[in-house]
Formats: sequence, C-alpha cells, structure tokens
Amino acid sequence: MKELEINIEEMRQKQPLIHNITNQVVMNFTANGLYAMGAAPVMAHAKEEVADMAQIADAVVLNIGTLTKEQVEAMIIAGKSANEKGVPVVLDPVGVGATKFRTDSARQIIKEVDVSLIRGNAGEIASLADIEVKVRGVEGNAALTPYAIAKEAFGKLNIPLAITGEEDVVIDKHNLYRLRNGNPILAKVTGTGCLLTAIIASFLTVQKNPIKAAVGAISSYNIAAEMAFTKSQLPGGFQVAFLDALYEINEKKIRDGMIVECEDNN
Ligand code: ATP
Ligand code: TZP
Ligand code: MG
Ligand code: MG
Repeated sequence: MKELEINIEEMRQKQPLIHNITNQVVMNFTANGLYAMGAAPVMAHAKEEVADMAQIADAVVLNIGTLTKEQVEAMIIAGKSANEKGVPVVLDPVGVGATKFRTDSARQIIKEVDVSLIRGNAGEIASLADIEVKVRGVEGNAALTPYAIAKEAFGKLNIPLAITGEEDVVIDKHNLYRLRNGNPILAKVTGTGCLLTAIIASFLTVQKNPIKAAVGAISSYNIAAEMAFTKSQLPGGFQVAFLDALYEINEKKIRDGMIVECEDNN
C-alpha cells in the first residue's frame, strides 16, 4: 500500500475552527477533545447566527444527537451556508433508525446539504441507507458486518462514509479501508463517537479527500485510546487519560501503531 498521509501536524499548525451544531450530552467533551487534538471548537446553534458562523469556520459538524425541529432547520441553514463557501460539512446521524424523526431529519439534511462525509455506527449508517437493522437508543445492533453495510450503504447514498465500531470501515467510490485500532472501553464513554466526527472534520480542513482525512483521524484517535488504556482501565480515569493522549499523540506513534488495510471499491 502507498504510504498513507496522516496530516495531524498540518492540522495542528492550522488550528482549524470547527463549528459544531451538536447534542447537549457531548458539547463539553467535544470542545475539550478538539482543543486537546489541536483544533479550536465553537458551538453555535441559533438560526439567527449559524449561517455566519459556518462561513468563518474551517469545517462544520452537524450532529443530531438531541435534535429538535428548530435545530434541524439551523443545521440546514448552516450546511447550505458552508456549501456556498466551500467549507466542508460532516454529519453524525446519532440514533438514526431509533425514531422516525431522527431518520427523516438525517435524510432531509443529506438531501439539502452537500455533506463531505457521514460518520456513524453500523446501525445508524444502515438505517440511513434503508438497510434493515435494529437501533436501540443511540447504539446500533446490525446483523450484517460493517464491511457489508459500508458497501451497500455507499452504493445507495453515494456519500463517503466512516462506519465505526470494533473494526472501522471507511469507503468512497474508489477505495475501502479497514482499520483495527482502538479499545472497547471507548463504547463505555459517551461522546467518543461524536468527538471522533468532529476530529474527522478538523482533518478535512487540511486533507481535501474525505476518506483520507477519516483514515488519518480515526487512526490518530484510536491509537490515542490505546495509549490512554495503558494509563487507566476504568471509564472515568480513561476519559481523562484519553484527552491527555489526544494531546500527546503524534505522527510517529500513529505510523508505528496503525493497523490498516486498503482495497479497491468498484
Ligand atoms: P455507539 O453509540 O454505538 O457507541 P458511537 O457513535 O459512539 O457509537 P463508536 O462506533 O462507538 O461510535 O466509535 C467511537 C470510537 O470507538 C471509534 O474510534 C471506534 O473505532 C472506537 N470503538 C468502538 N467500539 C470499539 C471496539 N469494540 N474496539 C475498539 N474500538 C472501538
Ligand atoms: N443520547 C443522545 S446523544 C447521546 C446520547 C447518549 C450521545 C451519543 O454519543 P456517542 O458519541 O454517539 O456515543
Ligand atoms: Mg458511543
Ligand atoms: Mg454516536
């Protein structure tokens, strides 16, 4: 495989401003995680200001975790405004498949906004693409493998995808990557998926190819999680150690630790 671009140092150099319209559960963790990684967060949700904020940001994150009708409207305003200026937009379809409102809202967003990449768990991505699965709350439980879901969902949505879980699968029309870093404790700390989506957005500000940005971001993130787990194996301590590891992760540690396979997708 050709040497992968990681882009973490360019991202830190740029200190990109990431405009997050995100859920109430993860706002503080997302802001701290972006700072630790080297980006700068701003949370702005009001319909009156999101168009302006999206245009001064380097990337926009739309996360429907605690959505309301007004917030979905704000996301569409922000997304369209970002599109006008070529600012990349990343979607986290939290809980899609659990309720009709979530599914309809996420589908409306991708219809109206040009989204660079969608990051979700297998159940969410499958539900978004109308592949039959059960989603319980914000956790997916799909019978198909993430690999199979990635192929089928990309075929239907035609938007670059990052499906995370024990194995992460990242796909666009040319390539499919399988990534095998991380630690299961990540699923016991709320917001680790949401923060990852925001970190992918920060990598997209320096790497225009969405799936290359996602591969660099996911590997950086999951190797930081492996480092943190050596410091604390309990959810509370892990959360703190993880923020520290995001601050300490570097290109050498990522290249030494990353487990990745790439194949053609055609
Ligand atoms: P869920 O609500 O199902 O937990 P999520 O949106 O929080 O979904 P995850 O799929 O849990 O997102 O992904 C968050 C991070 O945790 C990713 O970096 C992913 O690679 C990692 N991760 C999740 N489960 C595991 C696992 N079993 N082993 C290793 N890493 C994991
Ligand atoms: N409920 C609504 S949003 C949210 C919960 C628990 C946070 C989900 O975070 P993540 O990153 O998908 O685990
Ligand atoms: Mg989670
Ligand atoms: Mg999630």
